[in-house]
Amino acid sequence: MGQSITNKIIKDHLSAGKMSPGEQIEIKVDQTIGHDLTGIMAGLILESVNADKVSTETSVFYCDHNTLATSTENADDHLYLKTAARRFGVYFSKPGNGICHFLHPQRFGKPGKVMLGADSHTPTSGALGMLAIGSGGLTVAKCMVGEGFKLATPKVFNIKLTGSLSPGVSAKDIALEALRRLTVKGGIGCVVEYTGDGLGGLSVPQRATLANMSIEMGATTGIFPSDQVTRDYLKAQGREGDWVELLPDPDAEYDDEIEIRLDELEPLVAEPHMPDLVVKAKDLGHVKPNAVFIGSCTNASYSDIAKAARILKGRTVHRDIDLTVAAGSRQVLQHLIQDGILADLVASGARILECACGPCIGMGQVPPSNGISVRTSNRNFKGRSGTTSASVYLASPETAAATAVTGRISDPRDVVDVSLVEGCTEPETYIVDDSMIITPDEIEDNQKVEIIRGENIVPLPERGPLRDTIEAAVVMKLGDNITTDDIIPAGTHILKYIANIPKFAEYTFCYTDETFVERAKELKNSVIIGGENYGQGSSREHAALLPMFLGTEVVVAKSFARIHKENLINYGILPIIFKNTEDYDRIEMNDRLQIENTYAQVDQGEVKVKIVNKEIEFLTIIEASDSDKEILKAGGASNFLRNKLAK
Ligand code: MIC
Ligand code: SF4
Repeated sequence: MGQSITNKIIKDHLSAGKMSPGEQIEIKVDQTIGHDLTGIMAGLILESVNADKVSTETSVFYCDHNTLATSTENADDHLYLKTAARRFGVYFSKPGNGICHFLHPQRFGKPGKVMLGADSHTPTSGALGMLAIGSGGLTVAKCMVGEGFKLATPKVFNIKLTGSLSPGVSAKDIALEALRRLTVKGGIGCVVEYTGDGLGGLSVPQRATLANMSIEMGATTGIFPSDQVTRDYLKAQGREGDWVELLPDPDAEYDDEIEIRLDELEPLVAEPHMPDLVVKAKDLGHVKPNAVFIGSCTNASYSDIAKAARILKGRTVHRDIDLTVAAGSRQVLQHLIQDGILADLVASGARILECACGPCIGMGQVPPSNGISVRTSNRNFKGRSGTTSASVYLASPETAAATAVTGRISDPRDVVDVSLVEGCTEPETYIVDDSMIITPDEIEDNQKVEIIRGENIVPLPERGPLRDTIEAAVVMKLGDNITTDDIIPAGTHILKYIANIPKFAEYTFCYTDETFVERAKELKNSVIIGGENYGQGSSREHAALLPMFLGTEVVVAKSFARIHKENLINYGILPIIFKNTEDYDRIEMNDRLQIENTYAQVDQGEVKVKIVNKEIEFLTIIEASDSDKEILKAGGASNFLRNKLAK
């Protein structure tokens, strides 16, 4: 049977296990990334386990999330990350250079490689034909010092793209159509591999939009072949030497497949508060936003912004709209300046932001109370923008620009002659200027490099081993699709405490239930009950670390999102799933749950839970590899890693 690209790369990197869907395997990691949220965590962990120098081919820390620096915390964090990068032999990308998922394919990504990134949108680099998987900072730290990455062998889901996009319809609309059909759960356990004759017409940045949003479908990652389009892109970046061809075999078989006919697509929009609530842009004419944002790791390429600018050229932003634009990287911004596009944007009334995540994660441009914002980003979860009462709609740059002109959500084809945007393609040769990337020096004794810790950098809390008899009360019962943003929200006033756990913990579940922290502290030991797909969305490991800090020992859910389950294990919280999902209904807040002989039950893979006050029992399952079970019993991965490195 012919092989998919996914299976070719996995086979090439397999260090343990047998490749068969669902079977645990371990793969070698070539590259890693982290940033000024998650890279800080990786740095703290590497420090706490006395790591020396990283052993990957390339590891990079990017400063792109916490860049507002309205008080000392962000600057403290950046200084920490920069000095930690030097200490551990990691490239460091300065703030203002751009978003990690933009910069990595531009400057470091290579077809055929495996990359692990401490960010859920790491799959963006899959646009180059690399297997780029998102994870928590702790898992990434492990792989930076030579551990293999453990995962259940994914299924390979083929999204076949046929035909070509009509003018005014963009790669974002393909991603939204895939989400409409597959939902936020449709990709769980799968790598989404894109094939079909439609690929030839999609540039690497367009492919990146699709690879980026694979995570919104719950997929492990998304990947494209490395073909002539990839070669031309790497050549334009001055890196043709990094290109290798990587195509699926002509008779490659996939576990599942859908076809998206590009000619039939129309401009689409995801309605609040989930990226899969997708409708046609033209049906939302009644929605009048206050703000439009064009940017984020999904849609801030040169051609994305050039198309939006073409629509805005000679027009003014509607009086009721506040339009902000952020290029994905400094390279994109340099081209926009060179080609006069920035001037067109400014003339139309757009506000230009720095090259960073910005509004996508509530770092500035927080909407007004009950505000409506149209964004080209990838997530519209409630509260993520920084305003719980706000409504965020996700759209393409073309739809966003048309909306900025008319003041209501608009199909770009109804606003301008969209054939005008056809000429807005990627540059043939990019401006290459890596002066904002600090290359790690060759240092004889890395341990001697001083890591600068400002007041905001507080050592990580640790937890003792898992208890063999757990008795704890239900502190929270939640529904389906709870996001890590629900567990610990984004926003500048919250995320600035990323490296200060006691302060950060005060915000746990703050928008869902403001009494959570107080109750959890009072209970000391607690259990959280979740529905399906618990912990979807961002890789934010604090969604595990903070409940652990507040005493949560177990999460029982109907199912878990992959990255969050990994994080729970890494921080010593037992993630178990209901064997019979009806048992979910038998549990109420404040019930007292008991697990006896936890170690033996975890080893067996089936864990019996007693609801003490109701005198009933139910069965749960733990899906984890043997080594993950050891990590759990040890109380988390840092204990485990420390012991291993000491040897
Ligand atoms: C996000 O989009 O939510 C983030 C901020 O990029 C996160 C990273 C984090 O929360 O630390 C992600 O996607 O993983
Ligand atoms: Fe940054 Fe938003 Fe992308 Fe996360 S999703 S990396 S916050 S731009």
